[in-house]
Order: sequence, then structure tokens, then C-alpha cells
Amino acid sequence: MDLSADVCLKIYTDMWRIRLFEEEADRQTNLGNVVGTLHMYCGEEAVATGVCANLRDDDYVLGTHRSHGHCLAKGAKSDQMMAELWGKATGTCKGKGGSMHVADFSLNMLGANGIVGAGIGPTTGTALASKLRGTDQVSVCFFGDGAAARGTFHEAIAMGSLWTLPVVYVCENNGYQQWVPRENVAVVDSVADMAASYSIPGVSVDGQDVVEVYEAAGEAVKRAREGGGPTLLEARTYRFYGHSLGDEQQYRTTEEVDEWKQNRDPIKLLAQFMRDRNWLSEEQDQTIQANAKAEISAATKFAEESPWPSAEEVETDVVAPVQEVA
Ligand SMILES: Cc1ncc(C[n+]2csc(CCOP(=O)(O)OP(=O)(O)O)c2C)c(N)n1
Ligand SMILES: [Mg+2]
Repeated sequence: MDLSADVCLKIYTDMWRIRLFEEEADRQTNLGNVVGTLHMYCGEEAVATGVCANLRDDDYVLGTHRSHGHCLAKGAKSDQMMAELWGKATGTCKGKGGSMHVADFSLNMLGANGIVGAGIGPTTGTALASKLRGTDQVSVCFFGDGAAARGTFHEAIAMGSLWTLPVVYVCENNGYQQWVPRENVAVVDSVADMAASYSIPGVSVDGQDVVEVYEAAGEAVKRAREGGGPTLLEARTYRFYGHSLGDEQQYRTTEEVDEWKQNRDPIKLLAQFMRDRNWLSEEQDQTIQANAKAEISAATKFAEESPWPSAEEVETDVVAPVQEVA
């Protein structure tokens, strides 16, 4: 599952799109334009991009409260997402979801989710649906290390294993669960080690290294698609910002954060990997960053100029009868 120059360029571009989208969303929140809090994904971009680069358009993805990166990597449009954060009618969910509930069913991106661990069950469900329908779609669920302590994790993975479902459970182990370091609350250091309890492969990778993430995810997606069942993939990663806005981060030192930003930034690491292979010229790098910047500026303008939802919309799409998803 080697990473070609083209795949690398696509991933590198998406990482910049995610980074700049979030920095702009953070700025717009400070300006009072984004409603509600944000959970920033900056620092973890290699996980969403490395995994999603292995997916087909019709594969399913479910996310977390920290899902801007998962949505963008699955193909969500940055202008609709920015409008969603602003609560505008043109948003991905017509402004009713906000940052923690971005979903785009047209992309089989079935949603971010404000409830910790709540995506693991539905992903097992979409995987079961694919198996029963005889399609070879793969379902992927992203969740944090904190979610691995929830009952939904245990129940859903046990089912996924028992029924040999086409699913990849991706744990983004960023070492913290809100303000609590993992070592204070977890008896098992590696989430991947928990896979043994369910008789599925557990793989742990450096989540800052997109090459490792891409290759391990590629194996897991292939295994799922070919009927081999689930994999639990743990990506060791780090969030550069606080848990959510207004977090004073007294549980970690600025030295620790600076060390990760300086030496473990997934964007810098991928840029170096590509330069070492002559896959990224200085000019290409500048063009990629300039394009991402222009895209995000246009997204903000789109959000700003978009209309608010009308009052009649308040009850539509909020409660829906059970629907088929494609
Ligand atoms: C069921 C549930 N319990 C508690 C919360 C409050 N909460 C929101 S995020 C979070 C921490 C989640 O940690 P982790 O799963 O490691 O994800 P991370 O924030 O590190 O990405 C908590 C406790 C919640 N949203 N849902
Ligand atoms: Mg965490």
C-alpha cells in the first residue's frame, strides 16, 4: 500500500485545507460569528486524511465532536461547512447542526457527534447493512481515547467482530480526555491492545506520520472490503489547541505543546517526506497553501453573505421518520 506522489499531494492539500479552515473558524468564533464552541482538530490532520485517502465515495464515515477534519477529508465542501458553523441556511445541515453535527449524507459522511462514543454503534450498523445488502462498502468510525472507555465501544466492536463486519474502528488517541490525561484514568495504555478482547487485529501507529496512518488504514480497509472483518486502528496523536474554546489547559505544559508543534506537526512531517523524494517543490508548496487560503476566504465570504434560515424552517429536518441511506 505505497503512498504515491499524487496521493501525497492530495493528502498534503487536504491537511492545509483542514488547518486553515479551523484557524479561520476559530477566528470567526472570536469575532462572534460562529455560534457555540469549537473542538479544534489541528495537530491531528494526518489521521482523517490518511484514513479517508483509502476510502471510496460510497464508503461510510462517522465522526466525533472534533470532526471538521473528518468531514473535509471525506469530501464535504468548506463553504457549506463554514456556513453551517455560522448557522446559515446554506450550511451542510441548513445551519441546524453546527460544528458538532456536520453531516453530509450525499457523501455518506453520516455525521459528527456531540456524544462521546456515539458513532461506534451506528458505524457497526452501516457495516451490517452493507453486508446484508451484499455491497462491498466499508464503514469507518473515528473516536477518541476517552470513547474507548464507554460501553458502546465494547458492545459495538464485539458485534462487529462476531458478525465479521466490514468496518474499521479508528481511535484517535491524543492522550487526553477533555482535561484529563489518559494515564490518570486508563488501565490499558494502548487502545490497540484492547482489540485482543474482541478477536480482531489491533494496530497502533504514529498518528503524526500520515505515511504510517495511510498504510495501516489501507490494510484495514482492504481487509474489511474483502470480507475479513473489523480492525481496531489506534493513531497516537496530539491536539494543538485546548479541548474546546476557553480551555486554560492547566493539565499540560506549554513546553509539551510547543514540542509537538515544533517537531511533531503532521503537515511539516509530510512536507519533509515529500521534499526528500522531490515530490514537493517550493513553488508547489506555496501554490497549495495559497489555494487553500483562497478557498477558506471564499468559504467565509459565502457564510457571511448567506441568508439566515427562515422561521418556517425551525421544525423541518429536526425529527425525521427512519430513512434509507444510499
Ligand atoms: C457521553 C458523553 N460523556 C461526556 C461528554 C463530555 N465530553 C465531551 S468531549 C469529552 C472528552 C472526550 O475525550 P476523547 O474521546 O479522548 O476525545 P478528544 O476530545 O480527546 O478528541 C467529554 C468527556 C459527552 N459529550 N458525552
Ligand atoms: Mg482524547
